[in-house]
Parts: sequence; C-alpha cells; structure tokens
Amino acid sequence: MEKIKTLQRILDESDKIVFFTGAGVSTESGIPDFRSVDGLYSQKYQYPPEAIISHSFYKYNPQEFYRFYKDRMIYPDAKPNMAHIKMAELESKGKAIGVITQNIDGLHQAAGSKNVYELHGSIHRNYCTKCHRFYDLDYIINSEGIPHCSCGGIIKPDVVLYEEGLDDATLYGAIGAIRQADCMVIAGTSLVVYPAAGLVNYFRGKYLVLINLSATSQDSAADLLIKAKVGEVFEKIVVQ
Ligand code: CNA
Repeated sequence: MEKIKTLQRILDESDKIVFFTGAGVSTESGIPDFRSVDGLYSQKYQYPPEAIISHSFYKYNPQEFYRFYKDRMIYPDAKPNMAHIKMAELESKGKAIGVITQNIDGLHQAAGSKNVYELHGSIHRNYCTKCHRFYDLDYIINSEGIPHCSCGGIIKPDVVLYEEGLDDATLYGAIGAIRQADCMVIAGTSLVVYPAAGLVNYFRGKYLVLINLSATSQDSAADLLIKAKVGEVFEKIVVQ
C-alpha cells in the first residue's frame, strides 16, 4: 500500500510520463504472456514458439505458422484492463506523452491511448506480400489455413517476427519519447527481448518505476519497484 502511495505521488509530480509495456500488461485481459504460451505449446506444436514466430519459419512453413498464430496469438474478445485504461486516462489529461509497447494486441488503443509506439507491430494490420493490399483481423480469423489475397498472394500480419528488424520510424519515435520523459513506468515485461529492452537505457528522467511480477535486469535501477499485478496496481491510482 505504501508503494501505491509512492506511485501516486510520482505520477502526480510528473508531467511527461512514458509507459513501456510488455505481455504482462495484457495477462489480466486474458491474453497469456510468452512464457505461459511456452508451457502450453509442448502438447500441440512440434516447435518452440520462438521458432514458429520467426521469419524463416513463416517463409518455409506458413501452414504451421498460421496454425500457431491463429490459435495462440490472436484474442479478438480481449478487453483492456485497468492498466491500459489508467495509462490512457493519464495521456488524455496531458500527463503522459505516450506508450511504447512490445504487445501486438491493440489493447492500449482500445483503451483510448493515442500515442502508441508498437515496437512489434499489430495483429490488427495485415498485408498482401504481393500487392500490399490491407486486410483486417477478421479476414485472418475467417480464413482457412493460410490467408490469401484476392490477387493470390499470401497475407502477412504486420507483426515483427524473430529475425526481422523493427520499423525505423517507430523505433526512433519511441527513443524520442523516452528521452523527453521525466518519468518512465516499465510494466509487465521480462526485458529479455532485444532491441526493445535496450530502449530503457535512453531514459534520463527523474523517476524510473518498474511494475512486474518476476525479477528483471532493471530491478536495481528502479526508483520504485512494485512486484504485483499491474492491473490491480493501476486500479488504485487516481487520475486527476
Ligand atoms: P514476456 O517475456 O512473456 O514477459 C512478461 C512479464 O510480465 C513476465 O516477467 C511476467 O512476470 C510479467 N507479468 C505477467 N503478468 C503480469 C501482471 N499481471 N502484472 C505484472 N507483471 C506481469 O513478455 P515481453 O512482453 O517481455 O516480451 C516478449 C515478447 C512476447 C514480446 O515481443 C511480445 O510481443 C510478445 N507477446 C505479446 C503478447 C501481447 O501482445 N499481449 C502476448 C504474448 C507475447
């Protein structure tokens, strides 16, 4: 409880808060994080998730890629939880400058956040690899097996797979936001996926807050470390 009070004070004092989020921010919305996926995986899939969601796997085994992707990466009924909602409210009140997320679920935008840097893309955007026509998530969900465009090309989700680079504009936008922030709240991420995790090192502001259930490499650097469920923490935060 004392830590929640400290978080409230830090948020009240700060004018340029930036959030840096990972899969743990969406577990309370019913979307499993990566490690939970790993546990489930062994019964149904022949390869570890990291291998399946790599560029080479997508290229050479799109059938199996899409089987895993549709089954384990898409949660169309998931709704934002209090973490997404309070982060969006802080932005609409002019206190937060944006959210940098490794998530691909679109829940920050669903909660109302406007300035979202999606480092790893989004399940909501999909493109034909041949003619570049855009397709929404429903089209992917309703397709049988590998989704194809009307031109015959394969449709690829606008999601950054392992072995693929991050979008330059998104990456530099995220670095710019971190550099001007006076408070950075890292939440629900194991901080093991690079280059995303390395962005934390650009922070030069006053308060580094870390909210995560398990230990991370940045725990000792944090001004405030909260080991609790991020949705439950933000539920207690008052946005004024
Ligand atoms: P991760 O490596 O799975 O780490 C998640 C972290 O969140 C862990 O350290 C957990 O202890 C912690 N955690 C889980 N639930 C909570 C909670 N309620 N409150 C606080 N902490 C919690 O995931 P990362 O995001 O760090 O990075 C790995 C990949 C997983 C990223 O590239 C993501 O794109 C990818 N991913 C995204 C989603 C999504 O979009 N929702 C889901 C699964 C995986």
